[in-house]
Amino acid sequence: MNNHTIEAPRVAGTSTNAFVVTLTDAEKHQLRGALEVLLASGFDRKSIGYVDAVHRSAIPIKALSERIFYSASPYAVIRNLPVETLATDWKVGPAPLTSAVLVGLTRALGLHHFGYPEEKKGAILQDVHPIAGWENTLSNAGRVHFNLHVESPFLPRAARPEAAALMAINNDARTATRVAVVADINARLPQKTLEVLRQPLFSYGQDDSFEINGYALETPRSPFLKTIDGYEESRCAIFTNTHTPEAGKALTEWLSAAEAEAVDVVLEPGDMLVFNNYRCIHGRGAVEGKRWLQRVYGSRDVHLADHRDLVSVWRAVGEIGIDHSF
Ligand SMILES: O=C(O)CCC(=O)C(=O)O
Ligand SMILES: [Fe+2]
Repeated sequence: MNNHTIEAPRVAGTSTNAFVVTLTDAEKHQLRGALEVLLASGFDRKSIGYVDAVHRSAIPIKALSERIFYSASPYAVIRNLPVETLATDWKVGPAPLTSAVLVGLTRALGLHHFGYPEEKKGAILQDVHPIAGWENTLSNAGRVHFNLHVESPFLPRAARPEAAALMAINNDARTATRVAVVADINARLPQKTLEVLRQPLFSYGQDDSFEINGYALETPRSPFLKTIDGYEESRCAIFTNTHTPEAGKALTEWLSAAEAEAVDVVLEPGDMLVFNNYRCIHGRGAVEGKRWLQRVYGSRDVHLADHRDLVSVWRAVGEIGIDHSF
């Protein structure tokens, strides 16, 4: 059964070695069948059945989890997963098959899902598509080019997702999702620049996707880069403030290296991108046409989440006993 292909990477940057797994049609049908039996009684995000179905499928979970948590290229693309077949006049709505694949695969990796009450109304399985009125926002509901970033960088690390997964249901627009590994970006830059980026000369504002009653959050001053558990991490935000001219210069250099390093992945229906959100940055090209992805976040440690699996922005910033310096 495990005769999936690991393709040669389609790489724009130099050093990143992308991990691409493509299921055969037979493997896809096998997983679809198993999930459809479970979905006959309706979608339940907490059902362990989807996780079991993924474990019994051809998806190489162990290799994927090694990749996401313990490798130098902590992201992966899984292609040809079962996905809804849309009508020509489709609208965004429930997509239980996609949701079951997303939930099953990410939980099999050891991730516990969570959301934020202040983002997308607390949705944990999130629809990512252009929304009327949001076209020009720098958010995943926009249509304009969406710069490279990490998820929720304005929150302390303990409240940021360790990983995120995006699965395409439709991408008629053929918009690329972009991803780059922080360590690979750093490798393009002189030590002097990196040293500046490791100083607490930066602060971060909240993302456009968060609704916090008109308040504006700004973090304490914090480094832009940090080495944690031997891996390079970044707090790269859409709204990164720099507090000295040299910090501004170093950030500009880093962002330009990031643009050069980023790999473009056009997710086709049934394709999923999973990435380590501490160690990768991601973004998206402009969206010209129809497009619909589902997204889920997760961490292996979600001690800040409440009984609804939500991490409140206010709890995260008010929490004593976690590190607020990165
Ligand atoms: O739409 C995409 O491809 C990615 C957008 C994004 O940054 C996200 O949903 O987190
Ligand atoms: Fe994002």
